[in-house]
Amino acid sequence: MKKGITWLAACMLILVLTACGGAKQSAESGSNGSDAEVTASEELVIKASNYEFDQPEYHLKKGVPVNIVYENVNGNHGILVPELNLQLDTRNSSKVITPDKVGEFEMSCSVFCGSGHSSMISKIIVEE
Ligand SMILES: [Cu+2]
Repeated sequence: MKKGITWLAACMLILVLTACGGAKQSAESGSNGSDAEVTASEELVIKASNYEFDQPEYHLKKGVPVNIVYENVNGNHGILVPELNLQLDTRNSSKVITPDKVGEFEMSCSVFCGSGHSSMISKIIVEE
């Protein structure tokens, strides 16, 4: 238990120090997000394992609120999509977002999880 927490803390420190591949991040863990009040009828589940996401791309609709749910299959991962202001992991595993622009946005792993970390790349595609 204690070892697990130390490992997690080390991971987070590494993540902050390296900024995970130069991605802009606005990690505000612990702060009271005020944008959690939107309700979504759509849901998208994104699963991560060692060392890949369950799909090469995920499709969303512009202007449609969707509850993004992160599921950790094995290992310790997370998702980070800076352009959609989306960052989820095992401790903060769902968020409602409403994509307001069409495009392809790169999704990476938000936790420095080991040798396969840099290959954990997928795409979120927002369509009209
Ligand atoms: Cu990972």
